[in-house]
Amino acid sequence: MKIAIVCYPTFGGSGVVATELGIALSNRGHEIHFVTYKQPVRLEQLNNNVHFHEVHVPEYPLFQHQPYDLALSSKLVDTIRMHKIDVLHVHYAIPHAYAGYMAKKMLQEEGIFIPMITTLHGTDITLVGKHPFYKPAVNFSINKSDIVTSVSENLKASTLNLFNIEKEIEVIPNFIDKSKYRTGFTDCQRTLMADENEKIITHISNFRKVKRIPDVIKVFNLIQKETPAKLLMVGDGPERENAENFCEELGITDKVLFLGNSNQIDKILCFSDLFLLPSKTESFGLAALEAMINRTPVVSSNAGGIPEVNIQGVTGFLSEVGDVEEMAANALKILKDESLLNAFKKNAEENAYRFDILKILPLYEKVYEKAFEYRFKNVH
Ligand code: GMT
Repeated sequence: MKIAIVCYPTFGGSGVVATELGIALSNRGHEIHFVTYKQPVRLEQLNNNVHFHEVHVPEYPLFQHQPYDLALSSKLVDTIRMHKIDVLHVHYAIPHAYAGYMAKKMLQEEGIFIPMITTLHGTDITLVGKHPFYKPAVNFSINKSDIVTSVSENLKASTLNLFNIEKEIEVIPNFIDKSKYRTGFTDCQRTLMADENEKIITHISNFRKVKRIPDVIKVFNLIQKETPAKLLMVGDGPERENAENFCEELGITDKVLFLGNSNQIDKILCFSDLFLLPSKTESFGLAALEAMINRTPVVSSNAGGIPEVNIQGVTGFLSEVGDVEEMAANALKILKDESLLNAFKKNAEENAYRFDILKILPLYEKVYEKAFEYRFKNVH
């Protein structure tokens, strides 16, 4: 099948999922066309089955804001027409579903029917999408999608609760490719990051407010008072500077490494003992799943879809948002008992297999087939 995928090309979870999905589909013989403003960060190699179409938005002095959705919908029209695309899959509703729908209507004028699948990822619903400035357009474009999927049961429930949705929402969880982990490299050099006796705690995110970065540092501060430890902060974003200042205030700068964005998080997670994810909300928590497949237990908040991934007392622990004392106590429970830590590491890895790509990919393929049938019925 020829599939056009629209996504954000950045380190955010939705872009990562879209890119990994496209690559996996291409390995199964599908022809994938990524349409976005920059080559997606996890898209390392283009080939016969993986194409990238860059959306350019020309600067014009009249515009205070350049109209990306307009440029995207035009690019979609051209790409779909030229490459005879069968199915359009947009990740993240804003503005992708909206632009996708416009492309669909323009193509319809030419007698081309393109079915559109919209995958909801979280902040497009729970944070940005529900804002009154966006809500009517988001509601409209979800209802106008041929098929809607969401990455967790919790996100499906939030969408139905916050919007006026007439469409069925199918839950297809995020995934990891277990064959990719700990096969590509053997140099898990723990000593590069910490002393022999120190435990390694990791946090990975885009450092936005929703991640509650100060809580990560507070939890770590309590941990390091009880046991020797290092904190690896991976990623970048608006809260990073405050976070670095906070570490200075607490006098723990020598114990916290801010590593910036990384494309090789498995090389960092391979020597991590614990992953912290105290987010205010999280539709799924792909970062937690990536930690788990790398044998890293998770101490997280009990928010959004996280409990669908992190299992209380099995793969880690979950606490109320902001309860840093309990998070630190739970972390210490595992970190100070080597055999418990090893049991949690094993559980984390085993539970991550629930989301192996081999289980999830066929669910997307089924959705594409269903969407493709709409094309013949020309139901919209
Ligand atoms: O977490 C972020 O800020 C990035 C965001 C995104 O849209 O890229 O991630 C969302 O989508 C991921 C992939 O489906 C989910 O795993 C994240 O939980 C979700 N983030 C939030 O809901 C805050």
